Amino acid sequence: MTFSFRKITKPKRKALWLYALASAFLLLSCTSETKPKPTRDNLLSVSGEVKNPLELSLEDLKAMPSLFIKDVLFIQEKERCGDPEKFIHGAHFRGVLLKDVLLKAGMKYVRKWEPGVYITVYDTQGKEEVFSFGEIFYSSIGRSVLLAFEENDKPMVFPQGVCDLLVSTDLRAGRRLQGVSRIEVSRVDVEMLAYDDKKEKVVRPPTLAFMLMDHKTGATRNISLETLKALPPVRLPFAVMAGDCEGFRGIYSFEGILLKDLLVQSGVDPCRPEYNRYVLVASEDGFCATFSFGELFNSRLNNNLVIAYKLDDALLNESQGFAMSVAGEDNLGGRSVKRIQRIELF
Ligand SMILES: Nc1nc2c(c(=O)[nH]1)N[C@H]1C(S)=C(S)[C@@H](COP(=O)(O)O)O[C@H]1N2
Ligand SMILES: [Mo]
Repeated sequence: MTFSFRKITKPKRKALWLYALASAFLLLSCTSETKPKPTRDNLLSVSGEVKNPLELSLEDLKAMPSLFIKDVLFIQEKERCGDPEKFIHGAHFRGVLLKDVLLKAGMKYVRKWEPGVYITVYDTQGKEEVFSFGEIFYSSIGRSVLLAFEENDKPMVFPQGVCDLLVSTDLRAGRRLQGVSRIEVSRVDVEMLAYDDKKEKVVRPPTLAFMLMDHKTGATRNISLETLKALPPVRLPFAVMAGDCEGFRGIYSFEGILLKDLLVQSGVDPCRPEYNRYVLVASEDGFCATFSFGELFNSRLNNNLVIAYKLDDALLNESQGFAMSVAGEDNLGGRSVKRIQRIELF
C-alpha cells in the first residue's frame, strides 16, 4: 500500500499528530527507564556485622540528613618526619556522616562487645582506611568523618564510587578516599568472658605487666610500670567514666602515657602511619577496645588516648590492674580497658 501525505484529510492529520506525540512520549519514558543500571562501582555497600546490610546509590545518600563542614584543609602526608608541611587545598563540603550510614545499617554488637568493633572503608581501587568504633561513636571525631558529595556548593562527580571520604579533624590528608564503594563492619576475634566472670564471681588477678605484639613485624615486648614511667607523662584532668552496663561512675583525673608514644617506642613510624591498621587493647576477661592508627597518629584530637597508671593521683587498684586505657575525649568509658593483658597491632 502506498501512503501519500496529501491524501490524508484534516481530522485524520490531527489523529496522526496525536499518535506521533504519544509515541514520542512513550519512547522518551522508555529511554529514561532503560538508563544504565547502577553497577557495583556506583553503589555504596555496607556489610559485615550490621543488622541490615545496605546498597546505597548517590541519590540514596543525598536523601539522608546531610552535614556541611566549612574549611576542610588537606595537608600532604610526609615521606619522612623531617619533610616540610605542604598544603594541598581547602574547600567546604557537604555529605552524610559515616556514623549516620552505620546507624542506618544498625550495629550488631552492643554493650561490652561494641568497643571491639572496627570499620573499614574502601574506595573502588581497594584502598582501605580503618576507623575504630570508639572513634566514630564515642569521640567527637565521629562528627567529622564525612561521606562527601558536594564541594564548594557544587555536586561532585564520581566516575566510580558514590562519594569521597574525609576527616575534617585530621592533621594530614592521608585518610581521604576518592570514590568510596564499600564499608565493612568487623569485630576483633576476642572471646568475651567478662559477663561469665561477673555471674560466677570470678576475680581476675591484678596484672603486673602486659605483652605488646606487632603482627606486622612479629616484634613482641613486655611492658611493666617501669616501661610506662620511662615515657613522657601526660595528665587527663577530666575523663567521664560511664557506660551502658555499669552506669555513671564519675569524672576522674588520670595520669599515664600516650598510647602513640608507646607504639613509636615499639617501632611504629609516626610520620608514615598506615591507616589500614588498628590497635587492640585487651584484658584477660575478654573486654577489649580498638584504636585506629589514624586517630592515634593523625588526629587533632589524638592527645587524649592514654595508657594510665594513676587515677586521681593514686596508683591504680587491683581491679584496675597496673595499667588501663582511657580515651579522655570519649563520651563513655567504653574504651577504658582495665587490667590490660595485651596490646596487639593489626
Ligand atoms: N577488664 C575489663 N575492663 C572493663 C570492663 C570489663 O568488664 N573488664 N567493663 C568496661 C565497662 S563496660 C565499663 S562501663 C567500665 C566500668 O567500670 P567500673 O566497673 O569500675 O564501673 O569499665 C570498662 N572496663
Ligand atoms: Mo560499660
